[in-house]
Amino acid sequence: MGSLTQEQVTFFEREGYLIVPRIFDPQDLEPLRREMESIIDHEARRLHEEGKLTRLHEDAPFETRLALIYEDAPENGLAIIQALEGRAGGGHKGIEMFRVITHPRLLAVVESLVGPEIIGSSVYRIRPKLPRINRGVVPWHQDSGYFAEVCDKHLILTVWIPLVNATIENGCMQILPRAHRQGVVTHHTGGNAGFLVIDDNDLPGNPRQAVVAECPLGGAVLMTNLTPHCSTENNSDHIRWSIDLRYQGADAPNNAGLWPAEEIANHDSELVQYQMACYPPEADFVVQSRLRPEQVADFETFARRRAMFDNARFIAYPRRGWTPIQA
Ligand SMILES: O=C(O)CCC(=O)C(=O)O
Repeated sequence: MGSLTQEQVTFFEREGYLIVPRIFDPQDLEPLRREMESIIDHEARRLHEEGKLTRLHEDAPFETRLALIYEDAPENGLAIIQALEGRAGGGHKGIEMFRVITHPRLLAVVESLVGPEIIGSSVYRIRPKLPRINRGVVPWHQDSGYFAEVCDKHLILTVWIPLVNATIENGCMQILPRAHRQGVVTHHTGGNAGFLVIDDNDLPGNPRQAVVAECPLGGAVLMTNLTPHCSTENNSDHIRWSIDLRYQGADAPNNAGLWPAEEIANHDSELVQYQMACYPPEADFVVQSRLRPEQVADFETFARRRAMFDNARFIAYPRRGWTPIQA
């Protein structure tokens, strides 16, 4: 089952990560790049019409246009980034995003690690990391630092997919190998750009031995939810575009069957179900099932679920109680 070799699976289980240099033909990712380009263009023209943006930079390629707009006026760049990232970071729910999330070659890789019944985790993110701008620098963390404790013992697989070649120069991922078997370590709030952060003293390994996870366009970096990782500044002349997708087996807690009432807090039984998911504020969805193929989400279902969770007035889910980082 699945497309990884036994050797690759063993490496992933031992090291807590795996770089697969070729999953997609780079051409497979072109429609998603174009979909994002059209959002940038649409937002730039809107800001232009509102008199906020003077230069559209319409001839600049995907790799630089947003950075040029940001250089002219950071507030315009940030407005466009917000349109791409959405409320929580995974706001973009276009058809090409869905096609990448459910791409058969990608799902075959995922199946090798989580099994054939696959849930698309509610948490997926779009990251335009602009050159020399601190907001894209992500401090050391484990993804489980963000998730509900009920999911600590389950594999939630991160599939980090660059939309340009990811290099040390443009701020690729850095990973602490063999450090994913010690549970969730202490995180703190208030890391760079509002991210969670693990203090260097609490890191389960030596950051000087971090793996620099360079990855070509068409490849992906796979990690567990307990693998400590970070990413550094982009010192190149172009944007380090990437998406990070997450998947879990259907036996891991999820909200894929839950259609929230407008205000879920009013319904106790729904609230309990809602809080059982690994990251309750966003919608999980079934991406592959041999046992219940009728439950696999098509694009309309995916987009409707994402929008419904975006608009539901949820009460806060139980956070992990991390304290602020000491200055
Ligand atoms: O893309 C990055 O720079 C960081 C991504 C990350 O931390 C993640 O996927 O969990």
